[in-house]
Amino acid sequence: MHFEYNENQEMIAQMVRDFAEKEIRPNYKKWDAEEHFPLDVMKKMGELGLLGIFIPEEYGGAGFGYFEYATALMELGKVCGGIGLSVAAHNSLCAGHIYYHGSEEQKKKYLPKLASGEWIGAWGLTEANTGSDAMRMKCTAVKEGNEWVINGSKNWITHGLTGDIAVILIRTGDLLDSNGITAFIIEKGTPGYSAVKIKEKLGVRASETAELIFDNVRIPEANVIGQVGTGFKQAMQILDGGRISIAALSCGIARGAYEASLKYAKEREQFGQPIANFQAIGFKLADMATEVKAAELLTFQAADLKNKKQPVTKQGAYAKYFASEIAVKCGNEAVQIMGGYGYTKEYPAEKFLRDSKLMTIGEGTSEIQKLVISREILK
Ligand code: COS
Repeated sequence: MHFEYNENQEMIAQMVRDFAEKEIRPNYKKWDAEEHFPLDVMKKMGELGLLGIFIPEEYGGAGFGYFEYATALMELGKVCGGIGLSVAAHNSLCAGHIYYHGSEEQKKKYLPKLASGEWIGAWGLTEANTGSDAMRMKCTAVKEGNEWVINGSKNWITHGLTGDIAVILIRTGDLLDSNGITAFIIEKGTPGYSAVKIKEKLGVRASETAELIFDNVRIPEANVIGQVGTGFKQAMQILDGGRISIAALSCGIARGAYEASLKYAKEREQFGQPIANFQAIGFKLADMATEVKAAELLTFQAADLKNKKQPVTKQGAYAKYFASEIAVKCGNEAVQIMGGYGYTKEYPAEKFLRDSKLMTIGEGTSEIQKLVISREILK
């Protein structure tokens, strides 16, 4: 076990910090206000290797592991949760699904484009009426000759509109059959495939979210990922890893809120002295510092298991559950410490709070994490 950053993590942390200060911090308020997804910034992150962090170099990726991936997301979360969410969804859901479950041909065809940022990736499991209960999905694919014909819709899909490809999970068998769902790759521009942007989100507003619509969309057999009927289990494994990325992003948001609070508490004077001198504030800062550290340790423990190719279902859920709840708590405390200023957009606290809330919902709610953990410990 080691608790210090390795050399690669130091390098990634510094690189992402520099990039975020130059490209993200000056603009994040505007993107947040306008719900603008900055595609040009995504492309630049592709050039830096941030869109294929754990994809091996032979497929055009940076060839790092989950320590480096988590570190990058932590740094992004400190500045903008929306941009962090886009990087997480692109890497661990779309590119990750093709890397872990795709054929050699699919990996060679899609991963270099995704890793370089030439193409942006989306991933679709959720539907309007099937979120936590993913198994009950209604969207269907029916085989006709050498093609699959897809009908239905997917909801809450990151990069649904801008994404050049999406990995989608579709019913190919009976309702509630865990072997009745298949993963497909669908390319933008396929006839019958369209998307509608979802607006007016509470937070992560720089990350694009959309509804995908499939109206008799025809997909070649070559775009099936793995065996027909194995999609649900593939998706569960992808979410196991994806939850580490949401945990990492949550740690970043929580640390960002903590650091902003610390700075404010040292500068803001009341009753003739900095408010950091009062125990009421000092104890809040102590709780935040302790809990952020604990969340980071849980996240790196899950990342370590992922690097070792060991099961991460339980540790990923531990990390995601704890870190996301801590992010909300730290966002909330940051607003409280900053008082009236924290309640305005002039200070970053309210955005940390708004961005953090999605962390307890996306890639499985906190309640789903508790369900996963309880099932694992009761096995
Ligand atoms: N890895 C591999 N396989 C898994 C798995 C995992 N982590 N979790 C479940 N499976 C397998 C089970 O072993 C089972 O296989 P068999 O039918 O062969 O026995 C199958 O998948 C079905 O599992 P289960 O019966 O547990 O399915 P449920 O419908 O009860 O659902 C939960 C389980 C609730 C955990 C799942 O639906 C889930 O994670 N929901 C949340 C989805 C989510 O996070 N959505 C947000 C996406 S936003 S990007």
